[in-house]
Amino acid sequence: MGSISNLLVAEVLNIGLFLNILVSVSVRRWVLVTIIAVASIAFVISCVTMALFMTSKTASDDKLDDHDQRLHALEGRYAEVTTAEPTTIVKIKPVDAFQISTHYFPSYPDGLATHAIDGNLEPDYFKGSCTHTGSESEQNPWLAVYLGKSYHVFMVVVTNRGDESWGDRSKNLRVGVTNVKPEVGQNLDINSYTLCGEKPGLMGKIGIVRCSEGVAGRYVIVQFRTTNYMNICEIEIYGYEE
Ligand SMILES: [Ca+2]
Repeated sequence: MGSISNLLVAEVLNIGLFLNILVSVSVRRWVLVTIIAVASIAFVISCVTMALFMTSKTASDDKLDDHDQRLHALEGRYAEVTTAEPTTIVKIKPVDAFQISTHYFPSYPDGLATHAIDGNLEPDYFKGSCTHTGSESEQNPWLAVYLGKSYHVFMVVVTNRGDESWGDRSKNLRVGVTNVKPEVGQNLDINSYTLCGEKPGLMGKIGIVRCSEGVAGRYVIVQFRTTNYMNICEIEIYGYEE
């Protein structure tokens, strides 16, 4: 009996040990599974958060970079631009240009008004990308750029003729906007359009004029308050659609 009792006791102890081990393993497994699950969820949340952060940062950085680069380019090319402006401002592609009169030369490039909007900043007249009015006796010569539709004009940059000293003809720059088409041959009244600004004296290599907020129209007028030939090698216009 004693041996049977001992066997039963031993068996009970073995079963208890087995159950204890089983429970212990089970508990450890659940703990392990729980830890892995929590860690996985935390990892996924971290990845999603990081991805959202990176996406936001990249988009923001791209916008800032683009904005800063454009401003930097404007500041480098157009020194008077110092303040940030809405990103909607674009360089307007003009449709046409015409002027008070045009000089046609037998052996030089003609002084077509469209040379002011051909996208070429070349300041040497003889390279064929500048304008030339027809008479040095014309008072307040002008050139009009047709934008095709009405734009809010933000800034106008006029590139002067640069060969020899012919750029000295360009003085007392006036830039304005209007919806009334000037006629070729017309002596344009300097007060017949909405003035954006002036640059008194010699224009120098470039003339930069900013328009007030809200100034809009289909035509940009560039005029010199002087009596002389008018030579312009490029007119760049920045703004946004009305
Ligand atoms: Ca040009």
